[in-house]
Formats: sequence, C-alpha cells, structure tokens
Amino acid sequence: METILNEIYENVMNGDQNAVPAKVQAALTAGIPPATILNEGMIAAMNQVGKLFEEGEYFVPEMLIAARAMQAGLAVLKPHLALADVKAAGRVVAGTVKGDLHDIGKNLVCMLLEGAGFEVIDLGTDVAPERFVDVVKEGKADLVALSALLTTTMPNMKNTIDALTTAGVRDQARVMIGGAPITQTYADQIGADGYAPDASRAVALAKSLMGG
Ligand code: B1M
Repeated sequence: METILNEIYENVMNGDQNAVPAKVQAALTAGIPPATILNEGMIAAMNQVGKLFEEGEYFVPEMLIAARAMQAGLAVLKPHLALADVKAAGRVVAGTVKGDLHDIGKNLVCMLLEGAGFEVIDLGTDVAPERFVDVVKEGKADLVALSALLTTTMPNMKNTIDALTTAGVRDQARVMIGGAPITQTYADQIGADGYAPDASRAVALAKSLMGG
C-alpha cells in the first residue's frame, strides 16, 4: 500500500499525467480506500508542490502540470467518491470566486456534494458575484458554495455575499465558504453561514445548512 501511494505522490509532484490515472486505478484494484488515495497520495503531493513553489524550487509551470496530473487522477477516483442511488439533498451553486483560477479543491467539494445527493451547478473559476446572484434569483440554488485559494481573492467572497444582499436574495440561499486561506473567523467576519476546512466536512456542513 505504501509503495503505490508513494508512486502516486511522486507522479503528481512530477506532473506525470499519464502515470497518475493508471496508478490510481491500480491502487483501487489493490483495495486501497479512495479517501486514502486522495489524502495521502494526491492532496499530500499538491501540498508539497505548494511548499516547493514557496521555496522557489517550483514555478507556475510545475504547479500547473502537477495540477493537470491530479485532475487526471481525480477523474478515475470520482465514481468511487460518489455514492450511488442517493436522493437529492439540496441544490448548490458552486464556484471559485472572481480573479481566482484554482479549481481542484472546488472540484473535489462538488464531487463529494454530488456523491452525497446534492444537485450541483458548477460555475467554474473566476466567477463574478453577479453570476451567483443570477442563479439564486432564478431560484435554482439553496446553497452558494464559494472557494478561494488566494489571499487577494478572498475579498470577492464578501463581495459575492454583498451582491446577494443588494439584489435582495440573501435570504434565499445559505452561503458556505472554503479554501486554503479561509478560516471560521473570516467566515464570521464576512457574514457567511458556514466554513469547512476540507471537502468531506463541506458535505457535512452543506447537510447541516439544509437542516439535515
Ligand atoms: Co497557485 N497558489 N497560484 N496555482 N497553487 C497556491 C494557492 C499558493 C498557496 C502556493 C504557495 O505560495 N505556497 C499561492 C497563494 C499564496 C497566497 O495567496 N497566500 C499560489 C499562488 C501565489 C498562485 C499564483 C499567483 C502564482 C503566480 O502566477 N505567480 C497564480 C494565481 C492564478 C490565479 O488564480 N489568478 C497561481 C496559479 C496556480 C496554477 C494555475 C498553476 C495551479 C492551479 C491549477 C488548478 O487549480 N487547476 C496552482 C496550484 C496547483 C497551487 C497549489 C500548489 C495547490 C492547490 C491545490 O490544488 N491544492 C497551491 C498550494 C497549496 O494549496 N498547498 C497554490 C489541492 C486541493 C485539494 O486543496 O484547493 O486547498 P485546496 O482545497 C481543499 C480545501 O481548501 C477545501 O477542500 C479542499 C479539499 O480538501 N476547500 C473547500 C476548497 N474549496 C472549498 C470550498 C468549501 C469548503 C472547502 O466550501 C464551499
């Protein structure tokens, strides 16, 4: 188990887009739990990529190819993270806020929410506040799920909440936020309804915001 997880870790770090899906499949076949593959192989590797970037050993291209390798592995993992035959638990509009292009964490949150029975409208990355407002106005979402990975884009979470208020629809949907620089304190400061530090706790939060 150790060996294959180490290989996934190394392959994500080196951005080997072909090796990662095959190794993830091999790990699944070997009976390693999907959450272990995700956390100990893939997310651990992305954290190390971030560390090397901070230390000036990796640059944007290395981060990008590592991200692509991780996305390729996630595609294999996705059906195993989702539970079959669960009924809809609520409707979520999700996105990474304006100015921010990081989507791996947001994609994971969406995958697990879908797996838990939520209907998810994923608006992608760099999403302007007005786009969230439009979906809520159309009555298509019970929850707004905002992700941000950059300290410089965190204020766009508050801008999105403010835009919902200005549009008069703030009470039609609960707002949950997350991403590496986000904290509960920040969520309280900007008037979000909840914060989750990782994707599985995002599902628990979404359920509790739906009253479940
Ligand atoms: Co960027 N980047 N990046 N990057 N990048 C970080 C975030 C950084 C911390 C790296 C570092 O310096 N250590 C740093 C931010 C520093 C800061 O703001 N304090 C940084 C920087 C500086 C930048 C650029 C500015 C670099 C540059 O151009 N000079 C640039 C910005 C571009 C932009 O967005 N406008 C940039 C670009 C990129 C790439 C495009 C190359 C690539 C992203 C590719 C992609 O996403 N498709 C990238 C990557 C890969 C990273 C790191 C290495 C990895 C992020 C990741 O995917 N982690 C990252 C370092 C790090 O985070 N350790 C870094 C794995 C993922 C599963 O975790 O997204 O945290 P995460 O999601 C978690 C939780 O946070 C949570 O659940 C997830 C699963 O458990 N979560 C939620 C996330 N959203 C949630 C929402 C919820 C609840 C929970 O509720 C709604």
